Amino acid sequence: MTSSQPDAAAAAVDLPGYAHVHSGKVRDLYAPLDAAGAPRDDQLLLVASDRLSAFDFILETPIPDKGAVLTQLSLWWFEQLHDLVPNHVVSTDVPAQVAGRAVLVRRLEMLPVECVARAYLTGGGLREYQADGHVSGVRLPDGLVDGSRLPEPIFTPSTKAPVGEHDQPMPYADVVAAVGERTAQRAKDLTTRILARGNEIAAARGILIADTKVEFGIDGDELVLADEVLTPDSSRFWPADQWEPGHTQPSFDKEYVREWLISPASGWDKASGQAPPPLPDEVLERTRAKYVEAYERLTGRTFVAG
Ligand code: PZK
Repeated sequence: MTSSQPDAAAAAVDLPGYAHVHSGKVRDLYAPLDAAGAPRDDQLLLVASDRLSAFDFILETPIPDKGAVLTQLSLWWFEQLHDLVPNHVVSTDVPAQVAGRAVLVRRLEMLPVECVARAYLTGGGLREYQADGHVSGVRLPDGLVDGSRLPEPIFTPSTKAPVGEHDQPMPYADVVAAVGERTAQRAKDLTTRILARGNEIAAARGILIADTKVEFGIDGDELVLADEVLTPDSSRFWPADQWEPGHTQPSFDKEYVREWLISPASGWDKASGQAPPPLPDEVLERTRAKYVEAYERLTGRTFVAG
């Protein structure tokens, strides 16, 4: 964890009737309190903040409505995926302070695995491929470059690293060892199908989903889709009309932020280890507009700010 980062827990709000449980980079978890004031063990409140991460920093400038846009997008995807996989959503009836950006969910026994699927080659998957032609044990065709579409989505699980550290690729055999053969196979099958379904839907709306990370939990006998799903925070969204394999693709949501941060205008040196400066209003507004655009293009709905 970089010392200049705000303490994630400090960013969580005080919600009467809920106990703060945990904070990630951009989201916070609470447990509803029962009549006796004790945390319930069967539900959680998942709250998406407006925080944005870029170059592994949480920027000090929040993006207005980002948390609500991503929460509404996840809820929409859960509906689109309903026939493939059950999900953890219980209710969107949440405290007014977090209305629109929080969801009450079933508390599950989470799998100790980040379930990642890749439909296009980039990032860590590209680096593995360049080393020996395999990604997560899967042999890929020769001649693929940054941004190439894969013949079909592949499952490339990773370990869950503590906040501030990077997830590491996890061999499929380790997934089997951790959760058993049957659950590992089901998680792999569901993760790749979620990305395939996501891309079928998104392609028609001019967005490519290069890869995605999903989380599953177990409730009794059932594997349940948890967390957020197919959002720009959990996935790489690319504008389809600019897709051109052979170089790094522009990010649908963070392009303006990244471009400004690395431009002389920001006065920031990525290599310095210093926290990035606050975003100018124009960059902030354009970035907010990209999140809203992704939501509106994918869902066909108009985003209405709370
Ligand atoms: C759960 N996270 C990740 C998300 C954070 C951390 N339905 C569930 N049941 C039990 N646990 C979780 C979930 C979900 N979703 C998710 N950690 C635990 C996470 C948001 C903020 F700080």
